[in-house]
Amino acid sequence: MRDIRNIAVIAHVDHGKTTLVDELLKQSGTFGERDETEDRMMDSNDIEKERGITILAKNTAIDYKDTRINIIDTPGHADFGGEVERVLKMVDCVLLLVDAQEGVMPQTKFVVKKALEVGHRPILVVNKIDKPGAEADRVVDEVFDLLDQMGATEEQLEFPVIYAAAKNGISKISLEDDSETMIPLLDMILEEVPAPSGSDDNGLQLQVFNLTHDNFIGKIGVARIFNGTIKMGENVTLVKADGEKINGRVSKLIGFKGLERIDIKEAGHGDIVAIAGFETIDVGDSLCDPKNPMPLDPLHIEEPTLSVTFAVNNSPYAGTEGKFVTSNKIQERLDFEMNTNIAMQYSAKGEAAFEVKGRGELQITILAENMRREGFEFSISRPEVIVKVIDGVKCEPFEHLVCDVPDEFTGTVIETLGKRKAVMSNMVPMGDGQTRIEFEIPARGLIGYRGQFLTDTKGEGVMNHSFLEFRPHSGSVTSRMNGALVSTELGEAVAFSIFNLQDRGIMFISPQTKVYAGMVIGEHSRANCLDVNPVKAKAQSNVRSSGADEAIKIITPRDMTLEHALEWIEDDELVEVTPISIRIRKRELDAGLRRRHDKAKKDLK
Ligand SMILES: Nc1nc2c(ncn2[C@@H]2O[C@H](COP(=O)(O)OP(=O)(O)OP(=O)(O)O)[C@@H](O)[C@H]2O)c(=O)[nH]1
Ligand SMILES: [Mg+2]
Repeated sequence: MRDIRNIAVIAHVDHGKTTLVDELLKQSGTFGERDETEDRMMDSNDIEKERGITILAKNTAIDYKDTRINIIDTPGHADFGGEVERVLKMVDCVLLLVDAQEGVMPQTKFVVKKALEVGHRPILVVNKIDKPGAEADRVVDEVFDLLDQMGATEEQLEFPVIYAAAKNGISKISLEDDSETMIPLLDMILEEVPAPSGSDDNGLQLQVFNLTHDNFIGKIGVARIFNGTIKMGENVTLVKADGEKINGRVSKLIGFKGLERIDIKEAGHGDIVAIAGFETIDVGDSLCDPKNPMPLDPLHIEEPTLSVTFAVNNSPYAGTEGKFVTSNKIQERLDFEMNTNIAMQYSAKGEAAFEVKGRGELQITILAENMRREGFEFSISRPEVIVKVIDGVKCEPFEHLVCDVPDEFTGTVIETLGKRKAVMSNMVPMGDGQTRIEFEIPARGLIGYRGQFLTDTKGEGVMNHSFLEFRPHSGSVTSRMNGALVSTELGEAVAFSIFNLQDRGIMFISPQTKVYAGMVIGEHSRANCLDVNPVKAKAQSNVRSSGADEAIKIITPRDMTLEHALEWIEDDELVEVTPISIRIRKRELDAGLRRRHDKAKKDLK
């Protein structure tokens, strides 16, 4: 069998992982003569392309100097950290990318911690050296300090370093080198990445780290072979995480080359392949030699930190916009999701509702966005953090938060975050009038903060966070400061009413938007909620005042995307999601009942 190297590319969001993998694919000639390549080919699903982020870990393979290099591209966004964790055990080394200007960021710390836990010695790729603000040497020092702080061994601290401008397809061992290609990086991979351990002569041991689905062949497990060989048509034993053993036959064996998948007959230890034939196959499962099944340790996946409720839509417009609206359909879809997305979980919650747990708001939003594109209609509740009891103490998830803000806004940011129970851990000037402030904050305090942060920094701030650990519960945090403007009527909003209401706050709707009683149509400028009538037309008068209507100036409404809406709502509100609309509503649509609830709540206090 030929030589193999297995690597994963890890980094903070946007530091250039997918671009780098692209270049490696292009330059290793994996595409032959074809020129029809687009940017970031590995980001293959719609939402990945639209948002320019990687959501799912994906593997590819290139052949270089007679060696097969299997590469797993991972997502950098904190919400998809679970994807990174499980692929780390499947590779023998990681390419740690760090942006030469931004330096070490929260998710850099997260992925480095995970990589060190698995025992990897990373190859540091200082990427984007073409940026005018690049400071490659500073970044190397930062990474060294980070590894040192995290208890890296002497050997791990002697990590190899390479400089790159992935976008331009360049890599170099030393900043002064002239290089126009990725060859220095490819050579470094051959040299520095350990060859896979194990042997073809041992019994089969293979572990699944990813799942895909094919309408014709069913569930497919993507797996690394740690020992032995596997052949098409062979009988093997599937060992589940709980120890259950199922015998079955490999009905399809698939190898990777570039973006293609090819049917193969056989593969040996060290390689990464996809296997069909086992309908119950799951991430973490092993496939073994039936004569002597020796499963690998199950994969540890960190638990979800956030939960929301997906429920059947029961607004007055329910069923008018979506194709799939019933509890059965929603459950089927959630089942399907959890089958391939192991970082998420769900459970039934009474009639017609499901508690969905994930790693963060973005992960949950993306599931909801996919569902609405497929024709689903449902409601979502405000995200809540998952509280865990550890040694008898109520604990909640904490996050590491980094804010880069223009100097003049540091005071405001620190003050607002203080109210949200954030503790500042570091503050450094970045030059250019920017300051980097780091905090440790309960995840609860971050819910709905992004909007506030953008307002506080006039849109110039950048914030990033990633999961730190569970810590004792930190008491109450402040939430939204403003009440809602709530419609009292069913019908179509009228320009005249909106015009009169816009002094009261920020509108979320425009003329002709369909509204209903109990629907939130804007943010009140004060703390209380206000019942308003957006469908009231101007009283007809006999005197025609010509041109009066043109005098009505409607301010552009705030665009409440699914993400904004989820961040914005309070516990007594819901987001109504349909293929056509995103609406915010009160849980209780009846104004009288709402008042009674509020009063009862106040009396309790
Ligand atoms: N200036 C510069 N920009 C780069 C370089 N490499 C990548 N970029 C840009 O950085 C942005 C993010 O690149 P991606 O490859 O999507 O980053 P990623 O790490 O895969 O991002 P996630 O998967 O979302 O974590 C894109 O706009 C790239 O064009 C580089 O070497 N120099
Ligand atoms: Mg990517």
